[in-house]
Amino acid sequence: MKKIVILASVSGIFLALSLAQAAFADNHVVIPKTNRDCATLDSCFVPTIASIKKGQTVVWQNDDLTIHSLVGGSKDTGASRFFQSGTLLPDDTFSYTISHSGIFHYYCEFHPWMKGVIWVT
Ligand SMILES: [Cu+2]
Repeated sequence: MKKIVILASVSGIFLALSLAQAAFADNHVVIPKTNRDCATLDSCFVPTIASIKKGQTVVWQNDDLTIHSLVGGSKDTGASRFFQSGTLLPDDTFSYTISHSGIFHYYCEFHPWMKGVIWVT
């Protein structure tokens, strides 16, 4: 009986940790080491779709070995440039606070196949 109680509390801790990680991951977007396949694999930005609440700040972190530049909008419909990171060197971060709800697309100016979405509720 004791074993069951211990197992239950351990899995409860893991659940709490994963929920905390999910909440953290959403407004923390990583640009991993990329290659052209990331567009096919939907992994140029992790997460590809980050969901946040109005007024929250999204932080992008360039974990890649090359430069990137984030621009609001989409390559297909044109850059709205509602935000613009400028050049992000490896290890650089960029943060942006979105104060209204909506679905905001962005992409990398240097690598337009890299696309992401911020979903603000
Ligand atoms: Cu890029």
